[in-house]
Amino acid sequence: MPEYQLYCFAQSGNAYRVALMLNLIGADWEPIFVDFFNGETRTAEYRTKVNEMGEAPVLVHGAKKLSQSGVILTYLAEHSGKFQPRGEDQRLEALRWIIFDNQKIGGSLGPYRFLRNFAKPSGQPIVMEYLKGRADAALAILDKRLSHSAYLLGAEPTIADLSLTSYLYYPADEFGFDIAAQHNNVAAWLDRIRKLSGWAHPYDLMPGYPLPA
Ligand SMILES: N[C@@H](CCC(=O)N[C@@H](CS)C(=O)NCC(=O)O)C(=O)O
Repeated sequence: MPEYQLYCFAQSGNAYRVALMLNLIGADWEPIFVDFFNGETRTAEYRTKVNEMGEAPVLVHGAKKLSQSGVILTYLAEHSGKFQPRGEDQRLEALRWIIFDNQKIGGSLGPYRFLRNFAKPSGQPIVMEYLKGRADAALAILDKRLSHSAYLLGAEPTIADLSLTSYLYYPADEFGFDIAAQHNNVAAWLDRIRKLSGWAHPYDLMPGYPLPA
């Protein structure tokens, strides 16, 4: 059996952060498909056996079972020594960006894309406008930050960068706007990460794409 198991599904930017990290560090891992769109994370069984929070991703490493992508990325960085922030200042800075991402970038783009593509009925215009406004404002902050350095914390990529990729490689037509085209520094940074050995697109890395018609 592979060393790591990751509960995930292809459309999940939250899970992509972790799947990408596992691939980039060359970990021996396998995905366990979460049937999110048929309600698996809402079942009592999932909440009892996999994650009481009712979310993916969940990483299993031997006896350890971890959720929250930021926690998982931290764990993998500490265990592999890769993509690890160095020293207290960098560690706190990485955490600051991971929380910003979870709340403001993934936290807006994720529901926006879900309500636009997958929810039935799809999102009400006022909700979509609100989420897009939040995402645009947060992406502008990310773009400004990336005008100073190649990666968020400087010249080297860390888990903060991997966290921020969450929804940013999914196709522009799923959002109805092109994030990379609107944010030059984000586009260049995404290209740099795409060139790292082991990079793969979320739809190639995790199971469940395309969704059955
Ligand atoms: N902050 C969490 C977010 C995880 C999350 O919301 N995952 C989605 C799938 S993309 C989920 O399972 N949602 C279920 C729900 O909100 O009920 C993380 O980064 O791991």
